[in-house]
Amino acid sequence: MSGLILSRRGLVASAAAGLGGLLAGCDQASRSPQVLNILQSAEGLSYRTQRLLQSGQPLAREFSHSDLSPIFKVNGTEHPGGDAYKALLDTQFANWRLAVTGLVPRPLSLSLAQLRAMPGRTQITRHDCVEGWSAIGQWSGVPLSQVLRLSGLAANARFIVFHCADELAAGSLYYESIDLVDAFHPQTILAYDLNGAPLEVGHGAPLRLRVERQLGYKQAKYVMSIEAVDRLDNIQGGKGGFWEDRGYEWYAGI
Ligand SMILES: Nc1nc2c(c(=O)[nH]1)N[C@H]1C(S)=C(S)[C@@H](COP(=O)(O)O)O[C@H]1N2
Ligand SMILES: [Mo]
Repeated sequence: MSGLILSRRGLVASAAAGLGGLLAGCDQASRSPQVLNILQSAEGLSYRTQRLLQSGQPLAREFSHSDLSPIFKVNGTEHPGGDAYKALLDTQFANWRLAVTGLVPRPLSLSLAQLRAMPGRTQITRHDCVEGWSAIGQWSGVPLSQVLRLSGLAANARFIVFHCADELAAGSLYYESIDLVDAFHPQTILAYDLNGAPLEVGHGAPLRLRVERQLGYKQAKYVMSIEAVDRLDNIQGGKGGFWEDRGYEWYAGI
């Protein structure tokens, strides 16, 4: 995995180049003391986080096109309610932004076009729901690690929380969380396509998490913001996720 170290600056540079206004004029900007500082501080990732990047976690099994399920069931929320989501959907998410907040040195607000311009990853994997069904689908998206390299992470960040647009129970927005090992796992992506087409509303449009070594309820749909935190006990029910607050395991390993 040493290639990761060698290519880290290149990855950040190419990601930033696709981000237009965020780090405009890459060549010139890269000579400014501020940007040099960011690059030289390894994009704000701590030693601990950089070691995680290289920790060689096992991959979930990947499948081939002939294994794709003819139908990928929709489960949980099928269509978020409320005017805010409807307004975003009406303009095909042109005004949607992914907020990256919390314990990050550089908070971000990323459009779908900016996310699609970043280096992406496509994987064919099996989704397993605790309710006893599974489906194989092809997911394309941006590795969460790419986004976190851009935002950086404070040294005390321990978890990434995904805040969703849908209220699955009255007053409770769906949310999920993972630790940094899963956040930097190469198959952990913020997916915008399923089977080569933009996510349909049922599957979490415009963006959903794929964290392939865990069960279905960890695969947060309708992700609106991601937040780096040092603890989970002060968020909603305190157990790190909508279903976790209702008794499910936080680490839902398959
Ligand atoms: N925001 C949100 N994410 C969610 C859910 C949900 O209801 N809301 N359901 C979860 C469960 S239990 C499963 S099995 C999968 C279903 O994803 P799918 O509808 O794309 O099959 O999404 C997960 N992520
Ligand atoms: Mo599920």
